[in-house]
Amino acid sequence: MTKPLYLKALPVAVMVAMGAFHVAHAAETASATKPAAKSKPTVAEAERFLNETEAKMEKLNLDGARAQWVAQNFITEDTEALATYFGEKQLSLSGDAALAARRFNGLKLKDDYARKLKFLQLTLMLPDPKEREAYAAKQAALNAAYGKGKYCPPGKECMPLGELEKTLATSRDPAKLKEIWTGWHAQSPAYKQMYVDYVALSNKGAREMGFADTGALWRSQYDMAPDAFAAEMERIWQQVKPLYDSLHTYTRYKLRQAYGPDVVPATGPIPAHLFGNMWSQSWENIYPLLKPAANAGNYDLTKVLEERKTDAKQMTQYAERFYTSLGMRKLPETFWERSLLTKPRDREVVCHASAWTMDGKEDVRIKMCIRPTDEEFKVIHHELGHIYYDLAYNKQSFLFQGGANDGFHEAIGDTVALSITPDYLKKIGLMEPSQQAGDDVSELMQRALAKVAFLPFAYMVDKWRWDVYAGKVQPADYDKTWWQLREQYMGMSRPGPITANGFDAGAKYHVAADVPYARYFLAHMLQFQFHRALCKEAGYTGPLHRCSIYGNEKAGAKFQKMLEMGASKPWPEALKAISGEDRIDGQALVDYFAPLKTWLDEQNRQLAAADKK
Ligand code: X8Z
Ligand code: ZN
Repeated sequence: MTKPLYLKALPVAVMVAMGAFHVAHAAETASATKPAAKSKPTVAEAERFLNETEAKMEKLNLDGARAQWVAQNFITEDTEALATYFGEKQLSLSGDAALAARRFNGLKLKDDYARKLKFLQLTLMLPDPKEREAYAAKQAALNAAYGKGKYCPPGKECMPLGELEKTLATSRDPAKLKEIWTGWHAQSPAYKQMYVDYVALSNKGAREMGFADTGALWRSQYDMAPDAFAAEMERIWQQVKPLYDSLHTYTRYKLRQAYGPDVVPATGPIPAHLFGNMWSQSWENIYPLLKPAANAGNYDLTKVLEERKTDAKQMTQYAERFYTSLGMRKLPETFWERSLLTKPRDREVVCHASAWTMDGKEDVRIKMCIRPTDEEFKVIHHELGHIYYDLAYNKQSFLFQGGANDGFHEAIGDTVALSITPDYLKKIGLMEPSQQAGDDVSELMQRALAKVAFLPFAYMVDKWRWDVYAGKVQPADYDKTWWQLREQYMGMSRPGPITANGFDAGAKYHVAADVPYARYFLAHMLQFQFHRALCKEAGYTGPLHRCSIYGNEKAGAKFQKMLEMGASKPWPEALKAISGEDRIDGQALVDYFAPLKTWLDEQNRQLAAADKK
């Protein structure tokens, strides 16, 4: 999202879908400009309105962020009520500012002001205070319900999501995997009705601002028309789809070998519980089943982190050191004092990782229940990417304190994590100098199981939501449509019957918390574009999957320059600043994985031929 509606103060993950966060005291702002409202608006008046509105938004934003922070760190009735209270206030103020801003549309403003005026209107507007409160209350309740979610097997102790994920990652017993998968997906129907009501309110607010529905509002955040954005997503998907297809085909063979033809069919969709991840969005946990037999190496970062009892703070410090090696600053002391890095034993928290900027200045934090695994090692680099972006643009004015678009925000830390190579791990002592790294194909395979496997999921989540928001999918068909898309794009099926009251989409954090998801799809293209550009800046000329920009201040400076721009310019300018390109494009990712694609296609050809015999 661009700045306006979702403004910061929110966990980046959540600075989202609501028109809330910002525009503090906009009501006053509106009334301050009232006397002039009858006369013809002037440029000077518009500038004053924008300056005043921005200042007021900044102030309320901090209160809202604090309420959100405690609500997600201590899930109770009281903190939920506080989040609702401030959510309503923020909605009210941002809605008023959006309406007041309209009066200046059509004036010839300086670029910065024109951009801010547009930002202010990319928001929801609910005129009825009861509806605002209902919207904010449902949002807080959905977040809390997801955060508290557990699977309680009959007669046994309940298991939170983190534990379920661990079993899905490590067990190879298909019955157990199915039980865990089904157990987690059985809890979201409890908040389905709340989600349905929330969608209706959200649409009402979007329509009030002139959008067809909330999906159209989301698609309007990218410096282009909403239809053009949808077309861009499809164009990019078509670029990367052949690579996904090759990986899917190979994975089917390997899963059939592991689980047998009764569990994994020869054709058609594959049951979704077998991919080592609750949403089958990343397959890196089944790498042991898929790794090429020859020269794969036997290095296991999870094992190293576990054996060394690397704690959450140390995990975070590894990531911080990467950023400082690029010439970036150290994290503020308060980051360490105020962040939540480990899952508390004695209270309920929303464990889904998020990064927060509270005051738009130095008060930055993350909230993450860090476990010592390879996967989480990457996630902590991802989270610090948000934090370093926040810190880099904290001198921008309030409405420009955001990503060039939300895909940029998601791509920063992932770009850094692409530099976690065997050579880098050796440099920082997480891999023995004598340890044999895998060959190119096995290195690329491991990466592809995270990055390529993710692509159709990242695309279909919002395809589903765009249709839900557009009213094309009714609640009784939520799961039917969800699984049509899961099958069409991901080649997967539900491990159990589809029902009219199911809510499998709601078993994913971003649906329950209403965080748009297209951002991650874009981020997966952008991070390969950034990586390629930064490796070039560092003077690296070898294969890109072996490139690490660790310690390269020249690349760091180029990165930092883009980060400092925040949301002040249309995103193509930010992209140009770092890469010289002005389109988000799948080709960088396709090129990166090209050797793997060749290898997969050859394997698939041989396996198909063997099948025929
Ligand atoms: O939600 C996240 C981050 C926080 S913005 C941990 N991610 C998506 C997910 O977990 O589904 C990162 C990649 C995709
Ligand atoms: Zn993120």
